[in-house]
Amino acid sequence: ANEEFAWYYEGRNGWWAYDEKTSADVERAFKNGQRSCTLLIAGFLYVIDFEEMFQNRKNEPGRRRRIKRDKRDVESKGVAGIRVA
Ligand code: V3L
Repeated sequence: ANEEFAWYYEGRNGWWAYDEKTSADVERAFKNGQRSCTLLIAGFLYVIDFEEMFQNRKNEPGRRRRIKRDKRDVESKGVAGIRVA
């Protein structure tokens, strides 16, 4: 759980980190060489597309958000919607 890299999704004027478990699941799929993965996040299925680097809710209207893989210590708005002070 103490990897060098974490995963982030786009918010307004900044990036949110995925929650720890989701970030680990995304990292595992990425390292597996998958083109995409589908994960349950906050009660909804999301498709995470590694080719175009975005996420969006599966089978539902919603925002197409850019994602990135970056160092753990980069600036972010917080984790999964919880702001950092
Ligand atoms: N992890 C947690 N919540 C998510 C995720 C995710 N990977 N993806 C979407 N949501 P959509 P600002 C975000 C939430 O894309 O002020 C932030 O976490 C999403 O939450 O249409 O714009 C903040 O909580 C949104 O509430 O599926 O930067 C909030 O937006 C909801 O799912 C505001 O952030 C629908 O997003």
